[in-house]
Formats: sequence, structure tokens, C-alpha cells
Amino acid sequence: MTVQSFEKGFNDKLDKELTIEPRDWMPDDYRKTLIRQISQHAHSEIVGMLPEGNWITRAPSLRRKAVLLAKVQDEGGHGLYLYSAAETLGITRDEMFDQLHTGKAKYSSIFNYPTTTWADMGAIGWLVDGAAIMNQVPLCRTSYGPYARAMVRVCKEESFHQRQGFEIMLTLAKGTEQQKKMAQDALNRWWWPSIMMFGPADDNSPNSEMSMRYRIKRFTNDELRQKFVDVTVEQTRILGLEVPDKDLKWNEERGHYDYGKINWDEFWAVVKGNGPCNKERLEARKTAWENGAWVRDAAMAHSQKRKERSSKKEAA
Ligand code: BYC
Repeated sequence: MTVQSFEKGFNDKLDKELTIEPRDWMPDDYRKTLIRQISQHAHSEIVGMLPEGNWITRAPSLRRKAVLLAKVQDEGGHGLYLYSAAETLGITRDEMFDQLHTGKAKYSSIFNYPTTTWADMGAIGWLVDGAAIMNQVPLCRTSYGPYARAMVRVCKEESFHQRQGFEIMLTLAKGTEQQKKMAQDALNRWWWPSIMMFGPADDNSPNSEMSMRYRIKRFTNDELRQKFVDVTVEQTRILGLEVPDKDLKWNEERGHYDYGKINWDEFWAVVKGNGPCNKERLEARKTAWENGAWVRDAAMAHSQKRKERSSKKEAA
């Protein structure tokens, strides 16, 4: 078979909305951009455990503690599905961790902001997981099979996360004056970073064209951002809180909310490693990796021993 016929088979599958599987032929740039996106997505889940993990011991009740603990564990699980999906493309987990620890691979900008009050747990669940759902539900139909299948489970868990965040916000917003203030303050601090999560504007998004063509991304960054704004503004009304954007207004003609100018300088500073918590987050990941070395060594030694035992048994 020629490269052209392999390419035709690949394109036919995309046209028929069939998934590409690990053993199928795929163009190099498809493989490369998937490794980039899936591994960065995995890193985001793992680094995303840090800002919330910070609040587990300080959650205001046993119920809140148990729920937050379960949520943070879920994020760890999401990271593991995603690392496994990326491994099917021919990169090892060690290589991916190395890329994270050396700053070569990115992770979501949102996790470089500090979590200073309990209300931030509500805002993260509601806004950050809400943005994640908006981005990831379409990824259940992404063209690469292992990524699409991982997303189905991830999205189910994310909707639980979003609801628990909204419930924290609702409790605070309907609570005392001081609690309502806390909720509004968290919304003020997390609104713009959440809007930025969707990535640069379409005319400044170098990967979008190819990813849309290969049906990896099903909507552009701006399309998803607009959907998120439209849905979330309505939810803010239920909370009785105010979106910190004086230019936000319903546009009858477009059938969407218009929103204010995004501070792209801030976005790129955070993406390039200069956000409020970038150094702290990376340090925490590197330390966890180093401290966990004995666990990896012990697991490898155990598996080696089992292998030796079973080959001895076979030989006997
Ligand atoms: N932060 O050409 P573009 C979660 C980078 S986890 C940092 O538009 P693309 C959760 C981008 O990587 C949420 N970097 O890129 C976890 C690219 O740089 P490279 C994570 C960003 O890939 C725990 C450059 O900017 N979700 O939900 O077409 C608790 C140009 O961008 C960001 C995913 O990863 C950013 N926000 O589109 C709670 C979803 N945005 O790689 C919640 C899967 C852009 O060329 N990923 N960059 O060096 C995607 O859908 C896409 O990769 C993106 C970016 C929409 C994020």
C-alpha cells in the first residue's frame, strides 16, 4: 500500500465520523498534536489537584471534606486515563513527566491562581469545572478513540464536580452578608481566568486550524468561550451575584452575550510561567515525583520478583 492509500483510509474514517485507533495509520502531525494536547490535558488534571487539595483539611464540615476529597481523587483518576490514552500514541509516561517538570509541556493556565478562601472551592467547581465540561463534552466525539472514550467518563464526573461547586456558591450566596461577600469576591477573582481557559482568540490560535480539520477539536476556542459565557451568566443570576464585567450585555441580534476585553497579556504571562503560582505548582509536582521514587522502585522490584517466580514455576 502507498502512503496515499493510507492517507485516504484515514480521511475516509474521519469523514464517516469513525474513530482512529492506536494501530491505525495516522499522519505524523495528527499523532504529534494529539500527544501535545492529551498530555497537556493530563498534566492539567494532576496540577489541578493542588489548589483544591490545599483546602481538604480546612473544609468547613465533614461532609464538605469528604466531597472535596472525592473530587480531588477524581482529578487524579482523570489524569491517569489521559496519560494512558497518550501512551497509546507512542510516548512514555516518564517522557511526559519529564516534559512537565522541565517546563516543556504546558498545563492549564487556571491552576496558577491561588485559592485564598473556602469560596474558591465553590468558584472552581462551578466555573472551572463548568468551563471544563463545555470544552470536554465535544471531546467525547473527538476523532481519536482512546481520547474520546476517556472523555465520556471524565465528563460524567465533571458534571458532579460542577454541581458541588455551584451548591457551595449557592449556600454562601444565600447565607450571611459576609458569606455572600466571600462568594462575590471568589467570582470576581475566578471569572476572567475561567474565560481565559478556553485558550487564545481564534485569530491567534495556531493549533486550531489543523485540530478542527482532523476533528480533534469540534468547536473553536471562541465558540466554546461564548457558550460558556451564555450559560454561566444565567447561573450567576440564580446566585444573585454579579459578573465582574461592566461591558457584559445581551446582544439581541447575535442571540448571545457580548463580553468585555480579555486581558491577553495576563493570559500569556501565566502560560509562559509567570502567573502568581506557576513556580509553586511546578515545585510541588517535582517534589511529589521525587518523594514517590521509592514507591515506583518498590513496585518495579515487586513486579520483577513476580515475573521471576512465575518463570521459575513454568520451568519446573
Ligand atoms: N492554559 O493554538 P491554541 C480541568 C496554549 S483540566 C495553558 O489555541 P489548542 C480540571 C496551547 O497549549 C483543563 N496553555 O491551542 C482539572 C498552545 O501552546 P502549545 C484542561 C494554553 O491546543 C482539575 C498555545 O497556547 N483542559 O478541566 O488548539 C480540576 C496556543 O493555543 C491554554 C484541556 O486540556 C490555557 N488555558 O487549544 C478542575 C482540554 N490555552 O501546546 C478542572 C483539552 C491554550 O502549542 N485541550 N494554551 O505549546 C484543549 O481543548 C485545547 O488544547 C485548548 C487549547 C483549548 C486548551
